[in-house]
Amino acid sequence: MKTTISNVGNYVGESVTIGAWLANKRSSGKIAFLQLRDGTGFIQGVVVKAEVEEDVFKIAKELTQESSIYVTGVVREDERSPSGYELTVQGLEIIHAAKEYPITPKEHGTEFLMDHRHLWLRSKRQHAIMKVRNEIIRSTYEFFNQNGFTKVDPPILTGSSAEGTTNLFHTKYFDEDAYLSQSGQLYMEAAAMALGKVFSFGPTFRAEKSKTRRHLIEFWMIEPEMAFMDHEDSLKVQEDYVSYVVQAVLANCKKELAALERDTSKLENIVAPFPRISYDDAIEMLQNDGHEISWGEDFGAPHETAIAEKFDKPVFITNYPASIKAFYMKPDPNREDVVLCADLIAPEGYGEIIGGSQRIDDEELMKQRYKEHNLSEDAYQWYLDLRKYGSVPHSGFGLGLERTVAWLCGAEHVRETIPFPRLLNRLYP
Ligand code: NSS
Repeated sequence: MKTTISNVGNYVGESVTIGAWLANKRSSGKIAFLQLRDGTGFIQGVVVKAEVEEDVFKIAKELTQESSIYVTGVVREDERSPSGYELTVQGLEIIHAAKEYPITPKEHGTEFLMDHRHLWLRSKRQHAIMKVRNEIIRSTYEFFNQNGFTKVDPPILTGSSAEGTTNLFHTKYFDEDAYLSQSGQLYMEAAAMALGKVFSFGPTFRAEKSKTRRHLIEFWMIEPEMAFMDHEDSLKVQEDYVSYVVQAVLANCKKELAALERDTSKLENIVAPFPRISYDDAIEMLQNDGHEISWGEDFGAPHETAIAEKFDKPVFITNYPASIKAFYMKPDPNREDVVLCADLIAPEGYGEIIGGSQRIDDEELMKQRYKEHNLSEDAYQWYLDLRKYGSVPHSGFGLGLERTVAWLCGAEHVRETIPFPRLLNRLYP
């Protein structure tokens, strides 16, 4: 019976054949232990010399790391094994004998691993991270579909910027200037006026010269946008959404979280509601703790970590100064110097995972912002139209996928959370 490692549990005591790669191997004169992987999981195959044909044991002894093979064997339950099963090997057929594999079971430096990212992805740790990433994406679609949102796809090639012009990727669009999307938000606002509640999921690009463990040049963002919803309504959606994703990962990625040695007790209580503090209070809190920061400055990673440490759930920091936030954010009606916005800071030092706000819905105020931010009325004419024809209160947010993967996996650096990271000095592989 041909099957996969993930399905061996259905064949205990039976003989199965699996297409696999040899991840690692230990052998003596009498027995060989093959660590096998097939993409669906990992399992140990045991080859006992006295119990197999001579050539089978010879193949097992000579098999090189990452060779591809068809393995035939009897499935046994094995409590000690992380997969719960073991294979007593009867037959081995080589598909392709791998040349000397560069990533050996010994320790390698990060740069070396990054240079071999196309191969590094095969490791147990990277496999687990990609599975968690997939579960976040899957549960995201599930959450928004269950809650009446429609998935809408904003363009990647754009003429106007959403998040300021300092980190735009410029390209030519035939004779015109174009930019790679920094955020689908402006288009999602148009979509919300057509479909009510919408969400997007796609790549976004920021030519950020910052080399930190939280910044990628190309990252994926989930951007919901909701008509007739104020900032408070949006915060509720955000905490429900993040709780849903965390609980889905806990329920459906047990093996992966174990492989990553993630302390899941820290994730179990991530359930809405989340605490909220105002920007004003956050500044005061930091100053009281001896940080050098004054009102009007943006938070750096150490500030975010210091604030997050005070809470055991993600924390919303609300109502930032208008001067350090994007042009489209709606001012607080009670206080013109701050805007109706929030960043959601993940616990355990993983930093900001969401940025969101209520959007300006008044045409005149938007025109004024265009002037203040030097935005051309031509390029943003269509965006102004949304304030001319049936403007409504509306809010939305963007969740950075890779930072969320890093948090849930307990990964130090976002470079491990995307299959092929684009970093300041890295375009290959
Ligand atoms: O710039 S954001 O704070 N907000 C926006 O782009 C809004 N237009 C979203 C919206 O309201 N629709 O980015 C949102 C999130 C942020 O919290 C991070 O989690 C993530 O996107 N982000 C990044 N992740 C990785 N690398 C980089 N460079 C990065 N920049 C933002």
